[in-house]
Amino acid sequence: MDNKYRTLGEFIIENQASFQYSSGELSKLINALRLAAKVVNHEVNKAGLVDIIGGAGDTNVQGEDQQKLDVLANEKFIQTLKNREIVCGIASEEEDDFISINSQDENHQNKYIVLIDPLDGSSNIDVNVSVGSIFSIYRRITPVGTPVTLEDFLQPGINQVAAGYVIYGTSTMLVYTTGHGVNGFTLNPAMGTFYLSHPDMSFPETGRIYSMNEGNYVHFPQGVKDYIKYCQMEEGDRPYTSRYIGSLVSDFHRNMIKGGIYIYPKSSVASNGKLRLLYECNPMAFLAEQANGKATDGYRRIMEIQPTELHQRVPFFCGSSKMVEKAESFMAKYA
Ligand code: P6P
Repeated sequence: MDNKYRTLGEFIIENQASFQYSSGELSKLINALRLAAKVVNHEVNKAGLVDIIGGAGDTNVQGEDQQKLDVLANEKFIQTLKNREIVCGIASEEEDDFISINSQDENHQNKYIVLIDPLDGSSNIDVNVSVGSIFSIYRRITPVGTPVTLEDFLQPGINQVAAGYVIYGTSTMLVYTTGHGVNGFTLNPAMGTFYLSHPDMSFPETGRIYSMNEGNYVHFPQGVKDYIKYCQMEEGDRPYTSRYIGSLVSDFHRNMIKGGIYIYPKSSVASNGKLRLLYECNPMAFLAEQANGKATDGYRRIMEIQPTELHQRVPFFCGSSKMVEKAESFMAKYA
């Protein structure tokens, strides 16, 4: 990577002043996530060589087989965030309950909490398909210096101060926002440095890629079935393209660059869909909106949904604004 590109470290410092709560803590937090991303990237890249893939024997709170790499990624993110002593709480897809940090130290002034999906799409690991890590950052709402409570984690997505993902693909990228647009950084593995390779990322207003698991077609709401038929029977022009990797981060990232929509709807077998509101849909929705895209549950803006449970699921329609609006128009017929 040509060093004419700014590094992530330089970018964080240059943009620290623009962040309204700029106290350096958020910069330290993003730096901690940068380190965790490099550590997990190293493990993901060698997974095929070391007997670390395949079930870890446990299942997570979602009832899904925990892949060893899920467990390891979870440990690395939590360990890195704890060691930096900059957060007061962590919630993770891989943890049944939230983790309170430094609550015994009445002097600590840490005000951020982080919610993570440490390795999303992990079923792709043992078939060497790209996976990702997702993070969402809030300021706590309970008094600083006291143990965090569930209330700190059940905040609507509009309260997020930052969100992002790491995509472990043909190259490893960290893509994040602090509410001032979306920027993508590519890792130069030889240097262990992230470089600003995709400044000001933005969803094209429309596109021709739709991403969903059409294997569930018979279980979909009629509005989604109608939208799929609309995509396949586009009058005049060539039909849309169906692209579904089975990794939210990967499908989202491709759609943000090329234009497209990702849909994981509710169905007769999953009454609220599959994706989790707090550490999948809200961070991806923040990124989508910051990249001029849109994210709803088919009817409501994702980031305005008031969470009620740590691991709650919501239907997810996310991507190019005109495509999401088109899908919503079909959903509205059956509201
Ligand atoms: P299905 C991965 O488990 C995930 O949460 C997303 O990354 C992905 O888009 C979706 O679930 C895949 O789910 O039911 O299509 O296999």
